[in-house]
Amino acid sequence: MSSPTLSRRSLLAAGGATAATLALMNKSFPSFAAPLQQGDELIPWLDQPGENPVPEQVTNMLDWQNLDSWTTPPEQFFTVSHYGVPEVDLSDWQLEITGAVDSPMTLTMDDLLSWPRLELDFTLECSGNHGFGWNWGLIGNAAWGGVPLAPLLREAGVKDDAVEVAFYGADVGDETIREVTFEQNFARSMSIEDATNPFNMLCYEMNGEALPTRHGYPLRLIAPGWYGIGNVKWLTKIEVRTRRLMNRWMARDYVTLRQEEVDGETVWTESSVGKALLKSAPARVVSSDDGYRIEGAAWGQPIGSVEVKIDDGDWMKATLDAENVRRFTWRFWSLDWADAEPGEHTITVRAIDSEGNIQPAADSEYMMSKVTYWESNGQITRSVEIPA
Ligand SMILES: Nc1nc2c(c(=O)[nH]1)N[C@H]1C(S)=C(S)[C@@H](COP(=O)(O)O)O[C@H]1N2
Ligand SMILES: [Mo]
Repeated sequence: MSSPTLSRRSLLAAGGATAATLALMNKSFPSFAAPLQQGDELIPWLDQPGENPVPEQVTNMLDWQNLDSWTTPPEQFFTVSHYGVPEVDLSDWQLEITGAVDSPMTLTMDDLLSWPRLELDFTLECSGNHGFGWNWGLIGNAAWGGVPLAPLLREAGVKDDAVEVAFYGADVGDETIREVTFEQNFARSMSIEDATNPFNMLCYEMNGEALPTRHGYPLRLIAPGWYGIGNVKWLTKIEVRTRRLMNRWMARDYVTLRQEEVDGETVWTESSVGKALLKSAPARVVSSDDGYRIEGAAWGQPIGSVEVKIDDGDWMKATLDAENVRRFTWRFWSLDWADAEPGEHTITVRAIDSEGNIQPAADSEYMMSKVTYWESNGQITRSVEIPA
């Protein structure tokens, strides 16, 4: 479903459009960073993702093997919608900012458009994305446009006894606690400090167009640096709270369960899925006139370098794409594999962040201590067969 485009005139009339934002608006989308060059041929992975078992909740996954644009094409930008996709009518939609604030606010889209505009590139990834079974492609990169959240919260006036900010979507589902079943809107919360991060955005545009319905039309939270779950779609209410929200999405689902050794004792810890972790993936192997090449992406934290290991060989430094470098996006990389020998090979990748932290091995103690599959940022290995 496409949604009506916000008129350019209403954006301009809003008065928030400076020369700089106009320049951003005029930017053309999408930008193609690493298309297959003429003569390149894809060598398909031997290990292919399984079939999506929840097509009513998860759609449009990224096709890694054909990854050729830094900005994800709309039809390959994944969606996760746990309570279905609500159709919101802009004429009776508004956003409430309520709870522990001095001046509660009710805002229409026109009101929001009168606030200064922010645009940023952010690679959104579901914390369930990894490479187990079927869920490989729950990641996408887009340019998001909207209103910074912090000034709105400042205008509403967060009270001193507030501890967090909760974001509610228009989508509802049934939840059950101790045999009581009740209707609940999708919601997630974050601390006041996290919520007032200057990059958080009430987002109404994706790649220069109105947010598509399935991505949260007319308004969603974009929280750069957070896993997908924190980026609440179809926003209707922002509630400043004095007590912590403990709903399914904060406290019962999207919970990372770990078994840790603390002072010689085994301790189980459960924590709510949070900020994005350092990660990378091989996208594909191609052959060209000059031999084979491995291409992929790294994301989650500022990327310092990327290394690739073939079979049990040494780590080799990949070349980072110099063109598309942003704080909150994936970074493309490639490695020439000149001496590829015919036969089966495994390819493992690891990202190293700008502070020297290394993405953990899939079989490291740290990854093995994790029981649930959320926030799995272990190194990914895939296999190919180089033809004779
Ligand atoms: N209102 C609402 N927001 C939501 C969700 C949802 O089910 N309802 N799913 C979350 C999850 S788990 C993810 S991974 C991202 C996915 O965003 P996308 O569908 O725009 O790719 O949205 C998040 N925001
Ligand atoms: Mo997710």
